[in-house]
Amino acid sequence: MQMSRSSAIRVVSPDDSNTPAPQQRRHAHGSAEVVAEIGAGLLAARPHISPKYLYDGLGSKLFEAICELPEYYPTRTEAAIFAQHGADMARAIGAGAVLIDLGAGNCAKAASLFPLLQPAQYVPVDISRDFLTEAVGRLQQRFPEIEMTALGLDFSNGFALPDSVRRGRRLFFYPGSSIGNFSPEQAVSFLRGLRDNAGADGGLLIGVDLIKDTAVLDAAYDDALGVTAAFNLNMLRHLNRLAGADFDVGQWQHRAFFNEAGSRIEMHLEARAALTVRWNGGEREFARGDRIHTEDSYKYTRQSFVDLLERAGFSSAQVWTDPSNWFAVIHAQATPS
Ligand code: AVJ
Repeated sequence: MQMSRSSAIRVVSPDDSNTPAPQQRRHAHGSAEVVAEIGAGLLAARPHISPKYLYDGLGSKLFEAICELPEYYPTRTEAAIFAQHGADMARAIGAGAVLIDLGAGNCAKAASLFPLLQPAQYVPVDISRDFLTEAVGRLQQRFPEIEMTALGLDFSNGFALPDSVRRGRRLFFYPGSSIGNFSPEQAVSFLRGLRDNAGADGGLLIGVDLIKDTAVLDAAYDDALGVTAAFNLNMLRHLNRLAGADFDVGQWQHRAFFNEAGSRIEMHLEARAALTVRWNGGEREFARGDRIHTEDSYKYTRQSFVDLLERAGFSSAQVWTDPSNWFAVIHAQATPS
């Protein structure tokens, strides 16, 4: 029974289906392109590494732990907004949509909305295919009436949906303020790509973190237990495996602060002493206090994000927030062209 149901779930990968999923790949070396990307970032005038490298196996677990910290308000604030206003959102969206869940992970956020949204098809998208397949298998048993099509792909650089995704009214679901990792310009082009995939009657339901007191923001990214510090520093071990680098975690420290002019949290790793880092094909000296930029997390006002949505081709935005106005969930419709 269980077998026949899970085998009915389609798992689609854009490239070679023999490509190992990230879980199996975790301890292997990165491809030549990955090593080149990491090397170029380390050699740049302002050294930087993409935040995607925060998420190896341990990094994903540390992020889950961050979401439980008292200082990290986004996860629980967003959940409270869904609990409070979910019925309202469902009325705005309407039943029977094709729900495309970007960065679905364990699919829990979307699943909690199924009873209200009643989608016709559920399409979780995540870079980790194995993780998705497992989660969707369990979910299909709880919601046999919803067609489920898991997509194992990295959508951060844009994507085309395969034919297995129905042509019906498409709703992109992008919770958790993940959009904050893009600069506003990148966010506009990413969202415009969604709009083009959504079709004329498509829509977007997105979670956005709002500008607030700097002390609240700083604490959320530099918590008292040091979990976020561990999350940031763990990237160095991931880079050691991916690029054959020789980072000594003890020689680096976590830095996170709100850049008010840029309206973003910045995370960096700062050298505690003068040191040299070597990796496959390169090396660089760092002076004490030199930094590697590892993440941006952009914060918006309600209005600035609604403006950004307009530029990306979405209109009729409806905004739901918590009583403190710390976080927003926004539904918008594809602007007819
Ligand atoms: C997963 C990008 C939404 O920006 O708040 C949390 C990542 N980094 N703590 C965020 C993160 C440090 C998180 N996002």
